[in-house]
Amino acid sequence: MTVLNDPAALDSTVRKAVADAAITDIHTHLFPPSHGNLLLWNVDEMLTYHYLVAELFTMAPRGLTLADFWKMPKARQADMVWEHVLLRRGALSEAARGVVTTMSKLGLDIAGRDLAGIRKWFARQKAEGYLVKVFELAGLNYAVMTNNPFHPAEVEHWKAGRPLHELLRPALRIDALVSDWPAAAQTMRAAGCETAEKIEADSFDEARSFKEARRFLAGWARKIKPVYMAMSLPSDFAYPTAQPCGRVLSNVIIPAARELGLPIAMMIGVRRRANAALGDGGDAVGVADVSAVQNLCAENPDVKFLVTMLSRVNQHELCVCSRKFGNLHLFGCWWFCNNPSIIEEMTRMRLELLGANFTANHSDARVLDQLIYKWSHTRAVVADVLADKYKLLFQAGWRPTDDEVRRDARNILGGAYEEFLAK
Ligand code: FIX
Ligand code: ZN
Repeated sequence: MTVLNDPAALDSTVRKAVADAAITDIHTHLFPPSHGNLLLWNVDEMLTYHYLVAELFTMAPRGLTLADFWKMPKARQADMVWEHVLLRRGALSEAARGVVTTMSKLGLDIAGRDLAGIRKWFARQKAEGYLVKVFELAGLNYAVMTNNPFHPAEVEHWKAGRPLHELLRPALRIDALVSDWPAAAQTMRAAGCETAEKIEADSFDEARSFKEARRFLAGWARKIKPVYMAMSLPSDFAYPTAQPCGRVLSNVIIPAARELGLPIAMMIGVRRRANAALGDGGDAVGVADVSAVQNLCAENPDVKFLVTMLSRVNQHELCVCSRKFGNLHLFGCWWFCNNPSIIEEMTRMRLELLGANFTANHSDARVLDQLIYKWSHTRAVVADVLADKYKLLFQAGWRPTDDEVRRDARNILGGAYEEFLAK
């Protein structure tokens, strides 16, 4: 342990601590290689990330329709993004820069714009070895997946008992229960649960259906051993509410969380299908009501909530809410907030209001390779913000040690999340 007595040593220690910290990525859409083509990776998957497809259609050549685009083979779709978003418009967006960062860090000739050569290199890689390489380059100790028991292709792999991977931990994704009860009830019936398609408040059918839904969740929790249950919620999400979503939360999800000892992760503020033809890229953002989070935390002090919100407008109120509840942990700069300018603002504000007791970011990677750029870009911003905060602290008269600096860097990159889960 060394006391950091001069500002230059403090600055370099902070930057090194952030660069070296092992990151826990607490929300991704990755899968183990054993789950076959559910695990997306390579340059064409990077180029056709839904963030980039949405950008392409703000600048697509006249006459190109989404219907035509979706009919193209993946490599042709990737060519379109390469040509229009990167070559003709300068690769200036965060997602486009991400492709450049990733290829550079893999040692590929992105400066020479050699897409054909890059594709040849990827064709020689094997998923298993590539996954380990990407985690090493990104500096992660592990990442949390999104495992959806309402998605038949995913269920197949779990039923077959395919092996997981030590770098990936499961999370049970349960959106269907709150966003589309009739479809969820059908899936649960097919799995042997007595869940009615229509649930009337306080009816016999509802009580039985909810009990059966809890049994369904318990079965999946036993099977996959998730670290939490997760759902995304729309910008008009309210709690409490007499709507089916509120009844399912109160009678299925919260009691199941309690019984199973699982935290509930909530990602709030999406406006689904603003332009449905864009697929995953067609969702937008809306300002949500933080009092729904406040009510859930206040009513259920014995349940843990991990929360992120999509609108920049909600971030300050959410930070204040987090100060009030020990059962609330804030995480990530979700989706449209995962840009350097907003990560910087959010990380500063969170440090100022919460100390190091939050999780600065999650990658939300859908394509394995994205871990490389998302974490490289986040580390750069977090290092600047933390160095600045330590500088101010030094000026105020505090003399931190190198161990304390490393502790704090790790805390906002996964340590605080692990402590929250363990407490
Ligand atoms: O609901 C979610 O988990 C979202 O993160 C995704 O569905 C979204 O499409 C995404 O990829 C955001 O980064
Ligand atoms: Zn996600």
